[in-house]
Amino acid sequence: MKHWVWAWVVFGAVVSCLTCAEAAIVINEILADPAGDADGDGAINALKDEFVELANTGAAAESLSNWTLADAIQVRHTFDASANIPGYGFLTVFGGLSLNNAGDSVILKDGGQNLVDAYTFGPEGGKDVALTRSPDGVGAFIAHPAFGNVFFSPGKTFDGVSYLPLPPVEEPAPVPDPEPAPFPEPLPDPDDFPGPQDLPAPEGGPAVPEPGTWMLFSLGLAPVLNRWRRGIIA
Ligand SMILES: [Ca+2]
Ligand SMILES: [Ca+2]
Ligand SMILES: [Ca+2]
Repeated sequence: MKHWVWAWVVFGAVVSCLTCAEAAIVINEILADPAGDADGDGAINALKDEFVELANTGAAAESLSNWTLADAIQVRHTFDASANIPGYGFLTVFGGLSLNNAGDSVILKDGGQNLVDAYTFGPEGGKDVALTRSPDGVGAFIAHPAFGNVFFSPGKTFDGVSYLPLPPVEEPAPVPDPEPAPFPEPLPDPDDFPGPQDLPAPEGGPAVPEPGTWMLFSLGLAPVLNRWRRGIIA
């Protein structure tokens, strides 16, 4: 492979890695048409209760220093140096976003003005409910489900949890059982060995005595037979 091809491969891998590193932050919820007190200041305001909620889908905290949020027209918010999202956490920007209820775009860029995430909505953004990813952090945008009597959830999942669900812990690969040690070959049965009684008599030689004869000698009858032969025993 030519050197310039390798150079493009390495360049592409570096760019891809950089993109992956910044893809942990996503636009998670948009409220363009507030019908409730989303920022909790005690009043419902069409501008101040608008919000964009960001979520960190990664485990590491992320600094948003100099990151920007824009609508379809211009940058509406620049994050200061202290802006930070903990791992699996949220950060919400209220007010000053000028989101059109009939349709608009939300564009998130990092401090180097690289695109991180963007979402464009239509008339569904003007129905008094927020638009939220489902599942939070990773899913497509849907109309925010009712949670209690509200249809928005700044700083929480749409069902009221302050952090994104943690990813499942990967089970370690099962360790295969070691091969069982082979059993030793069974010893042959002693009965299978030929005994003296099983051996054929050699050709022309004396016959092998029967086992009973050997037993008589072992019981001490041989001396008795000798005494009888010598006339000691009539
Ligand atoms: Ca609006
Ligand atoms: Ca409010
Ligand atoms: Ca939310």
